[in-house]
Amino acid sequence: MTTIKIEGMTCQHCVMNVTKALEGIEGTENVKVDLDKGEAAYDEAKPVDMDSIKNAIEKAGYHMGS
Ligand SMILES: [Cu+2]
Repeated sequence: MTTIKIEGMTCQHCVMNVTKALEGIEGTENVKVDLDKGEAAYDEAKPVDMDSIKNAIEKAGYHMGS
């Protein structure tokens, strides 16, 4: 499981947006987004490029933290 920080989420709608963005990337599995922690976690069914993750998050209107 990979965990990343996500900035800018304020409600369950944001959680849905981020979840969909991550699920839309080829190779991600079991995507879970935690609003309180500002984190998202996922498994990799096959290797996922971190740039793809970052792009998808930003396209959805959020930022990936470090
Ligand atoms: Cu929201």
